[in-house]
Amino acid sequence: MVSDSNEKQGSPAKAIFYTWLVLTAIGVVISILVPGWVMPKAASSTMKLTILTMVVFSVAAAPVAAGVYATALYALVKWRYRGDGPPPDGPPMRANNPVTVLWLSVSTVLTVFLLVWGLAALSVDNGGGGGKDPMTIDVTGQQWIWTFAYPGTHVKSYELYMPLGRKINFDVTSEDVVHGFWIVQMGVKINANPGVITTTSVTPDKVGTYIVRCSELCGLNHAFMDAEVHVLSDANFNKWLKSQPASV
Ligand SMILES: [Cu+2]
Repeated sequence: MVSDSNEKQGSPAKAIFYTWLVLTAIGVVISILVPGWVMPKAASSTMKLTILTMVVFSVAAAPVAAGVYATALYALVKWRYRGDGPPPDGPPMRANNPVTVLWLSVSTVLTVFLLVWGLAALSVDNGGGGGKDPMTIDVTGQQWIWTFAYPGTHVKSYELYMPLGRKINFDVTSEDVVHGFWIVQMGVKINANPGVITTTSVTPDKVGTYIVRCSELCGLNHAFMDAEVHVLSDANFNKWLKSQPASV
């Protein structure tokens, strides 16, 4: 009875292939649209590249995920077994040479592609966007505030000010426990560890107000450990720097 109805339903390979095609198309559309909706608006080339990488990797993964879902769906609907004993088994997959060759070559191509894309993206980003005239800002985390110091001046601030288009190198540390320095809209995140300086860089490419959040659970008020970020034109940044008192 079971094999009769299976024959009437047509070949599993064809049905799985068409389901795979539809699910791949849905996956590709979701991969292209969703990161744009859910990710913050990018304020650096690092963040733009991060979002693009999410889109490209999701598109590349869509056919693989669709293959798993299509096979699982077909199995759930057509290969259900309600007999008493163990269900009858088909031939093992490892004996199916075309499937083995296809699986190995597709995974190899995809893995090499991800590696090449990753290396290329790292070299394009050039350690923080490669803005001109680099400057350093010292970042200190402590329960539960951020303090920013601007070397060469005596200025310290609780909000982060950055000039547009310059590469900013952050020297990050902590006074107490481990915190996470994360500029949400710029794709930059690095741990702030007590007794150690960690570094990261970014080139802000849009004037505006953004946010730093702590990305490591650091105690009672961790959720409120954030700071405003202001990206100003070079002239306005210098004006702000000169208007500041010598220290906080
Ligand atoms: Cu925290």
